[in-house]
Parts: sequence; structure tokens; C-alpha cells
Amino acid sequence: MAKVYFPEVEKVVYEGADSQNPLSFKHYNPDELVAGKPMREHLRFAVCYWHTMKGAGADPFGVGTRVMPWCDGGDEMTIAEHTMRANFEFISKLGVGYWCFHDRDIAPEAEGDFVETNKRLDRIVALAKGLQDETGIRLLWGTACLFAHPRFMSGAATSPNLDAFVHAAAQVKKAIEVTHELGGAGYVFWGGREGYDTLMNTDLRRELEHLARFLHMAVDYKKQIGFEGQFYIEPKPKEPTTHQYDHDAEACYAFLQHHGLVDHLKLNIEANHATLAGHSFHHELEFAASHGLLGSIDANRGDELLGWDTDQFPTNLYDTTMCMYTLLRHGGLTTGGLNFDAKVRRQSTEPTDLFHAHIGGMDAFARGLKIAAKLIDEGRIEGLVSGRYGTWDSELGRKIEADEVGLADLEPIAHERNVTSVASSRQELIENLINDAI
Ligand code: XLS
Ligand code: NI
Ligand code: NI
Repeated sequence: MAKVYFPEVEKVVYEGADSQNPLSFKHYNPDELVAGKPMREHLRFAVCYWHTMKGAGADPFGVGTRVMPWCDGGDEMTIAEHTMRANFEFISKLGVGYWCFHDRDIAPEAEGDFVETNKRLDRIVALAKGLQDETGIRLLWGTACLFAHPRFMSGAATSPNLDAFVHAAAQVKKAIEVTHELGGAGYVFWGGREGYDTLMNTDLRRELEHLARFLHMAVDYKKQIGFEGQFYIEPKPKEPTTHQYDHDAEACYAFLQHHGLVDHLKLNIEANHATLAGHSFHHELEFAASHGLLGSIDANRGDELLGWDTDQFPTNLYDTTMCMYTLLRHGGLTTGGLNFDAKVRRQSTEPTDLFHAHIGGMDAFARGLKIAAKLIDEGRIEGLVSGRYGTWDSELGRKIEADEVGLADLEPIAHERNVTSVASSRQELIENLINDAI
């Protein structure tokens, strides 16, 4: 008999809003059609391996607190195997379709032996592949951990040390290969330590050039091995470094354009990285989506009272509504998904808390989806927005947008019209319509 890691939980199913069962979905009903598509296809949820299976609850002031039965006993590789089995049991019971991982989450590095490290990774990848086949769970994206080991303390692709760059390159090569092997729909680059703590020891321009070279090599290698998954960059403004180069969606866009990479990478937008950048989650999504850059989403939230990446589970209906409103209006997710890059709080210690956390996040997005679909269906907000831009739908507006007139053509028109006021923007009305739909 295979070991069971979550004996206290059966399969989580949809029971509807009136259910009193905490281990059921109240709103997420995977087969229910919303805006012409089943909820599961709109939402494409993924479970992240690093927090869910590996995060023990340590913080800068204390050790881990969580009960993790898959870590009981045996050597590192035995534990790695148990952890992978527990991962697939958890995801199956939750009824999620995808997972995400870093190379070093799933298989520990063999210190001092890169070849052996890769062998360990292959062993766990073979196990994961079998479990994927058994359960039908698929890989949303893979990535390489280029930030935990001391060799990357000054960065990986942007390290001042050439050997750190070379090591990172080989690690990414292998991570793309195993992602390909597992049929990953994508591959993420989060610039873990790609940034600086002080400019006084940093050649900023050279580091950015190196980062671009690194990504170009990855793009070339992807083509070489025929990996067709989507590449993503995950913006984050700070933490661990004072300044991370992939600051926000707009900074990433400028970087990608400047270095000829814009056709090869989309963005993986994380809710709390947006707020750390001083933006809303909605802003980052809207910028990315309206520039054809939105690839995938790391679904979490921060704490308004803490200025760091707390990676809490998303529970704020207003945020999930804005997210789904942007997604629905821009055609939704294709290769990407909603990856719960989120961890239970340090005082939530039992395996069951993982279920409560994910159920809450999934229900919050299911409600956000339904509310957003309702707002779009009613069309009142869209009506207000198109009315607000109504003056542009004129012959003159068309000519300006089509680059057919210049300042000298506009001057006599301005003199004649001499505008003194513009129409109300109706913000409060719009806010009321949103709250009414919620
Ligand atoms: C850290 C990032 C990380 C990426 C994957 O803040 O969110 O978890 O998603 O490397
Ligand atoms: Ni993330
Ligand atoms: Ni993060």
C-alpha cells in the first residue's frame, strides 16, 4: 500500500454556497460555464511546490513550525521522493490541474558535484513524470533556483563573477530540458538576485547586458531542443536586493524591447510584487495584457501593514474581480495559469491548513470570475467608459489617431472650440456598480 500523506482529507468537491463543509468549494465549480467556458479553463489553477511542499514556516526569527509527514525519516533523496508523492496526492485531492517547481525544490543539490546533482534531478523528474501520467496533472511551468546557494549571492546572470554566470547557464539549460521532458506549458525566469544592493559596487549597464545575453542563450537553446513552452519573466521591484532589474511590467517591457527579446518572453505577474512596486495587481495585469505581454499569474497577496513579500493566499474579492475583469476583456489565459505562489502562515501548522488555504484562493478567484463576467455582461461600465472617450469617435479624433494631422492643423480648431470643461468621469458610480455586482 502506498503511503497516504493526507489521510484526513477526501477529494474536495463543489458543494455550493450553502455548504457548511469547510473542505468543499462554495463557488469553484470546475465544469460550470462562465462566459462560454468552464471555470477550470478560465482559471487554470496551479499548486507551487516550494511553498506548499517545502516551506516549513521558518522566518528570520524562528525555525519551521509545520507538520510535514512527507519529511519523516530517510535520506535526502528518500524525502525528495516522498515529497513528490505527497505533492501529487495533495493536488489530486484538491482537483487542481497544474503544478510548478524550481529544480532545487524537487531534488536537493549534491554539494560539490554538478553531474551527480543532475542525476538526482533526473531521478525525481522520472518519478514526477509517472505521477503526472497517473493523475493527469500537468506542469504549468518549471524554473531554476538561481538565488538560494551562496554562489549566487551577488546574482546569477548579473553576477560580477563569470563562474557564477556559467554555473547559472548550465543550470538553466538543464531546467529547461526537464521542463520540456515533463511537458511544461511554460518556463519562468524570476531574477532572484538579479539587481543590486549598492550602485557604488555595481556596473549597472554591464549587468543588464549580461542578463540580456543570458536570456538570448536560453531562447536559442529552447529552439535547439524544440521546447515550445512559453518563456516568462516575473517582475519584482525589490527583495532580496534593494533594486531588482525586473522592477515592474513596464521596466520589463522596456528591457525586452531594448534587447530584442520582446517576441520571446511574456510576463508572469505576481500580485504582491505589483504592490511592492507601488502599483495595484490590476495595474500590472492591465499594462501587461494591453501590450500583449500577459502570460501567467502568481496568485497571492501582501499585507498592507508589512512591506515585504508575505505571499499570503489571495482572499480579497475586489482584487480577484479586477484580475478576472482584465483577463476576460483581453481574451484570458492561454499557456499560463493562476499559480498559488503563496504560503500558509507560520501559525497554520497542520496539513489540513494547506487545503483551507487553497480552497479559499480558488473560491475567491471563482467569485472574481463570476462577478467580472456579470459586469461585462451588464455592459454598464463598458458603456460609461466608451462614453468617456466618445469625443474621440469623431472625424477629427480618427485623424489624430491615424497620424494625419499636426499641431498647426489643430490650432484653428482649438481657437474655434475653445473648450472650457469636460464631462464627469463617474468614478463613484462605477465603484457602486462593482460593489453591487459583488
Ligand atoms: C519570489 C518569486 C518566486 C518565483 C519563482 O518572490 O515569487 O517564488 O515565482 O522563482
Ligand atoms: Ni512568484
Ligand atoms: Ni514572490
